[in-house]
Amino acid sequence: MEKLAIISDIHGNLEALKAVLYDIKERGIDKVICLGDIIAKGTNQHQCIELIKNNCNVVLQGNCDEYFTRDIDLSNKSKQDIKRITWNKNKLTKEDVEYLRGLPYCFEFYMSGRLVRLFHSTPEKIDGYVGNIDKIDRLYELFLPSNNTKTNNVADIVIYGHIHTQFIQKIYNRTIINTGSVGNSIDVFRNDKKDGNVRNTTVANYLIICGNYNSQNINEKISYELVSIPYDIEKELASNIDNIEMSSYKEEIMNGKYRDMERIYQSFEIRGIDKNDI
Ligand SMILES: [Mn+2]
Repeated sequence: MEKLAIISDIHGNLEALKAVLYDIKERGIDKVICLGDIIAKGTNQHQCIELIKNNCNVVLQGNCDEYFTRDIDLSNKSKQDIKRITWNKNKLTKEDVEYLRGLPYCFEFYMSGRLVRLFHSTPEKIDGYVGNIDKIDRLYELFLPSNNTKTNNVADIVIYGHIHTQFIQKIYNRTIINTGSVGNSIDVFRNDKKDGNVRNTTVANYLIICGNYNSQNINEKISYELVSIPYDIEKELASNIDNIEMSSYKEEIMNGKYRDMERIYQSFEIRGIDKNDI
């Protein structure tokens, strides 16, 4: 039996990453896989890249890793966007940029007879969005192959990140797992009258999957564990004095509230969810 840790969406949060890597070491885990978005948002992006390089066996590319290492045309951007893009780009060394640009899209392996496919967001698009609120046909598309996948098989288990909220869901004898986010955990379903303790959200999240690695025998056991690790949020914030989006960053890592709820509400609308029902 092998134990694999799958981590994602660090977003420059060094304290959260250190806490997760410490926990992984303590549990004697065999292999660590990162699903991308190492950078953007937090100030300690370079340090996070170094830690990921030194501690992960496989690293995939996230949409932020792709976007902020691109040559972005700033001529049609707002002042605020230009400031944000420039700040994030300036956090990276030349070597960091090369490293992030070269990261692969997808990774696959068999575990206890199941084809496990990993990517940052969806098989089709690096910044696609499929969440636990989506309809079953959209969820099913996560299992399908694309030009970006390693093989043309339909996956048995899909593991992805990007939405920053952990969940496990079974459909059609297949399993979808979202690892959650190491450095930027959020919950977009919020209501002052219904909300529980925010510390259920503002933790560093990751996934452990345990089974026989590279085995094609389905008659073997497999298990999934969603892990939540508390970390020093105050220390992380104190290191971010230069952060040009400090108030949004603080709201996310202290209160688990996403910075751009208007965008989320639009996606609720597309999915037929009335925001007033939440
Ligand atoms: Mn992402």
